[in-house]
Amino acid sequence: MKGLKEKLYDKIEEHRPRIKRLLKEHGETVVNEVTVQQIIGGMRGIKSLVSDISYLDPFEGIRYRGYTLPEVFEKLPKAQGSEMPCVEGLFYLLLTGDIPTESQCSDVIYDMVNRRQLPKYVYDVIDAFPNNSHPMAILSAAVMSMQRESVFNLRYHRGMNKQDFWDPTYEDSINLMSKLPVIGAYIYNKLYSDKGCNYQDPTKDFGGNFAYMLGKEKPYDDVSRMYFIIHADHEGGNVSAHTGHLIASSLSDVYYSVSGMINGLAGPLHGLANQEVLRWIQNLKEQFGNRLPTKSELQKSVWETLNSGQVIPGYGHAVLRKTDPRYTIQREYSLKHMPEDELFKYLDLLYEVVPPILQEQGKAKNPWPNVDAHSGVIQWHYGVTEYDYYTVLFSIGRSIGVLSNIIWDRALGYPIERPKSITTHMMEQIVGIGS
Ligand code: HAX
Repeated sequence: MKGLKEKLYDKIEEHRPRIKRLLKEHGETVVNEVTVQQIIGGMRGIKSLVSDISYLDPFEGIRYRGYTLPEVFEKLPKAQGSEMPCVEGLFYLLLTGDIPTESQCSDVIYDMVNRRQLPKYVYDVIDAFPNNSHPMAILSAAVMSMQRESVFNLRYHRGMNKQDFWDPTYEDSINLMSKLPVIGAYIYNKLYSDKGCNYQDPTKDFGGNFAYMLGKEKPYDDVSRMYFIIHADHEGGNVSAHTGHLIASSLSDVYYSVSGMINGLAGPLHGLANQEVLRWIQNLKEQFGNRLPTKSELQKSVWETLNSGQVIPGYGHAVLRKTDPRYTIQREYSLKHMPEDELFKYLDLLYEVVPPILQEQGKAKNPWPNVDAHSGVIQWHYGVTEYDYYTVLFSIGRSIGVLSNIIWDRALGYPIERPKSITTHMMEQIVGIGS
């Protein structure tokens, strides 16, 4: 049976002629036009990137390789004795488009276990950070410090055929992905915990080993698998995925790219929103003397947040126009495993209160909750109460999609990215303002 890399090679060979044909026969076909609003407004909705790893429909939500999230959770092989699938199986799916068998999934687990060992200097880099540093800054630096390990970089400088770029990129990607949970766990233990450990369990998969290193009992292993899977990809244009792709397009190796994507994810309008949600809910709780407020009390607080010029964290989205299915999956998990959780009850009340208020305010195009509205509450339930840390979990998950995209970018020879900017004066001339 072919391993993941051989299978990927076949898929790449099948796919290359499709891109060649599109370029050769339809290179001048117009896909969409661009408005002034889109140019000023963060390029919203302009179709100008290709990714076959995932696609985000505004009303349906994300599909990974054509599968909805419930389908992904149903079809991927499960970790032994667990409800949730193995992250390694997701990586197989994202790379090849095929659902792996149990044995194909086990092969990837075996390969990744053998690549988990962190070089000693990475621990030193992490240890050198003061304890009041943000964990995302530490994570980004730890990844960056490993750039010297890049196989792509080494082989590029020795001289390599363009057609082969994907191969060392694949090696770098699996090496880095295997190490990210180890880095994440070490950061957690350094900053917050004396219960976790710095030893790994080679019998455990990606999510299981992460939970083990954090010192968490079942079902936290499943929570980790669920988190890493739902955060893995959200098509190509979001800040983290796009940053990873953009950096890699100059043939910077994946250590540069993933460190950059982590920096993009660390903004409160993107991945850091999960930390902001918890901060906001904790403030509300304090305000209400630790009791669940009434609906009208909560409505008043939501309006106060909006009227003070702040956003409601965890609500709204640049593409989605309905409740994020990643939110729904976490809600279903919570209904099953932690229905009586106090913060979950807060969340449910917010779900009732916030959308009508955002609709009444009339600014946000999407009044519904996104993935970040829910993720912190589950972490809190299982004792990960240090909300600064939540975006590290997001980063580990997001790296799976970003790296899959970069491997394919290299396989299909996508060029260095270089959109065109124009000046305000030029835009005024285009629309006929002034001389
Ligand atoms: N609360 C208050 N106002 C909001 C809002 C919210 N949750 N969401 C959007 N708006 C406002 C915008 O700030 C904007 O106001 P101005 O016209 O005054 O600038 C207006 O509504 C229109 O914005 P939009 O077109 O609906 O949304 P954008 O595409 O510009 O931005 C964001 C999308 C996700 C950044 C936005 O909805 C937001 O700030 N949400 C809160 C932060 C958040 O949850 N971020 C995580 C998003 C998911 C993600 O990427 N996870 O990583």
